[in-house]
Amino acid sequence: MTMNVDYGTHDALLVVDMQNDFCEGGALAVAGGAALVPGINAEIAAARAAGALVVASRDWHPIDHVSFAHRGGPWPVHCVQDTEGAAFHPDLALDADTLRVSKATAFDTDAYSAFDGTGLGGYLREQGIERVIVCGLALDVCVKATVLAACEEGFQTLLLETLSAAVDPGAVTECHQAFEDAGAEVRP
Ligand code: VGL
Ligand code: ZN
Repeated sequence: MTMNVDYGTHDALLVVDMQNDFCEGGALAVAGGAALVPGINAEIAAARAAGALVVASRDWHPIDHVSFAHRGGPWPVHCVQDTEGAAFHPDLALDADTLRVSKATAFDTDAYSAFDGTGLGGYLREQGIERVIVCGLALDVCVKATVLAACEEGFQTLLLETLSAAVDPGAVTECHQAFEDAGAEVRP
């Protein structure tokens, strides 16, 4: 089953941070993370079949990243470059044509949005992309920041909320307000 998005060649499906550390058993596990994989794979297949671009972002921190607790940051050590925890979920159906975007790679800055410091916005515009369809983890952190940034970058933005999950489910109401204020469409 797919979300019935009418994908076309001016669309990019942006799969946010579907990495082992954000799934059950990972260092910063999001409840329900791994269960999203089959649905996201169906979207990837539908997007690909319609000639849409598929992009997968990943949180990709150096050892001793500023966001880690032992450096005074808010998070446990997670998504350290080249570790198993930072790898994409093994069942995620990425292929050779999927664009991989690594973010938050500098020691001294964190980046939640897939557009932050990656050049992704300019690249998508160059490719003629007009709409960005977002899913993945975590709804209240990197998905939220990515949706808001996509709106700010001038893309029509659609969030597939059933293909996302929050670190803090208590933060979801506030996320909805932010999405609405930014002009993003949320498909429940
Ligand atoms: C994320 C916490 C810390 C995310 C990344 O991808 O949502 N959350 N770093
Ligand atoms: Zn991180």
